[in-house]
Amino acid sequence: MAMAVTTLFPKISPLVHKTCFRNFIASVSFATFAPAVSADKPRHKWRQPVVSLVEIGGVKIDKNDVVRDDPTNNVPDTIFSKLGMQLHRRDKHPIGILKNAIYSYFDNNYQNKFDKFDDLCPIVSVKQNFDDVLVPADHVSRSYNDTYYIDSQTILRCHTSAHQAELLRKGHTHFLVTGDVYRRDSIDATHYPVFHQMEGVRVFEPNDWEGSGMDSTSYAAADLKKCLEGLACHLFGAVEMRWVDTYFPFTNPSFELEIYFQEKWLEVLGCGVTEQEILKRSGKVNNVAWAFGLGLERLAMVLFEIPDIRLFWSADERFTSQFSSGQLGVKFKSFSKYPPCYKDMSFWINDSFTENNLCEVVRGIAGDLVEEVQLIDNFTNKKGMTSHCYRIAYRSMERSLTDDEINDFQWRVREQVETKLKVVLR
Ligand code: FA5
Ligand code: MG
Repeated sequence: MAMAVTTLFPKISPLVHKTCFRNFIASVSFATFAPAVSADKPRHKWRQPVVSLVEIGGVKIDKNDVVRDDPTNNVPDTIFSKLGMQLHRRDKHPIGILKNAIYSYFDNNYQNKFDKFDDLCPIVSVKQNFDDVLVPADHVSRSYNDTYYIDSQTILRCHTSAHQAELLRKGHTHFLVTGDVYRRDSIDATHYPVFHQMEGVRVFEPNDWEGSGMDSTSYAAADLKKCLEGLACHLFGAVEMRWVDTYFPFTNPSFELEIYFQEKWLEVLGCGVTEQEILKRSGKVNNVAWAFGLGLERLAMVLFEIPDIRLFWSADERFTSQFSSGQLGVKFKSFSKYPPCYKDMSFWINDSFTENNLCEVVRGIAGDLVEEVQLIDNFTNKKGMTSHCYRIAYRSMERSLTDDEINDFQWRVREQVETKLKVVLR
């Protein structure tokens, strides 16, 4: 049973080669700023109301077209409610502030050469999201367990790489694509089913690498690492980080960058040298390119010291008022730490049971009040029946939860895992 799945494209090599690079020269000063006072009245509502029509990039999207009672559809209301929120387009939100800071880095270092897109519709075809970037037909990321399907051919993009091929075909050679992406995933402080990525692509011409003494692939890989190390330096100054070799279907070689945060290595981005086939299909046969996909929440967590990914969705003024447009040096101050409440639940699983399905049930009931779902015990008896015990942590970041509220959540979770997941509670 896979525990927390941290990546869409898992590593295939058991021999993960790790290189460290440390001790960046401090280039950003972390001045502290007084929280800005917002004109809004304090708001303490937790969930966003589900509106039934949203507009993205000039396209109107009706809830009934996205959430349907149909076996080819697995999009819940909670996910639809995030469509069109576009945190990355809010200049006072940590995700928007980060996006703008990354834009500045590229504008300054590449003379405004990178074209920027941040309003491309997150509803894409299976072809755009998977086929166009060479994701194999049997790859796990295509499954209903990992991806939100609107129908068998249409999904909520699970990465911004979904737009790579189309933009290359349109002739763009330097571009950044920022957007919300959607994944059925585990629940903890660094995973959320909706998050934001920024894709970057740079295409080189033969005269870029000729004369460097390097082959085109090595040249692109070296340029990519230099670009991203420079970005990390621009954003963080001194922070401990390391490169990890990995696998993506669309790049070779491929790398991930990890940053040391809250006493763990946190994966913040994936990148690599673009597969030649992708370039060839867009009519580029004499070129080489690099691409990256940044996890914006993960970078913002490090940058602003935001301890839990759910906070990005908070409308609580005590969160929102701490950030202002253009201010990178702010460190988030927890308003207060409310106590978590743990509930354990054991059941006999069946063949179709998955942890992502369980997480969806729990989130459907408790929303952002669920902090973590963790497998704490797992055994198979002599009859071959497998039992799982999960510990669910409920905690609000805005208030104390009452016993009645939590008991009600847990009761409904128990009921729904039986009816929806068809497991047998113990
Ligand atoms: C990708 O999505 C690739 N498309 C990235 C890429 C682009 C590689 C171009 C090569 C070339 P991955 O699944 O690892 O890769 O996700 C990229 C980043 O998104 C991760 O490093 C992490 O920072 C972030 N991320 C992944 N899952 C979640 C999640 N559930 N919640 C928050 N952030 C996440
Ligand atoms: Mg990854």
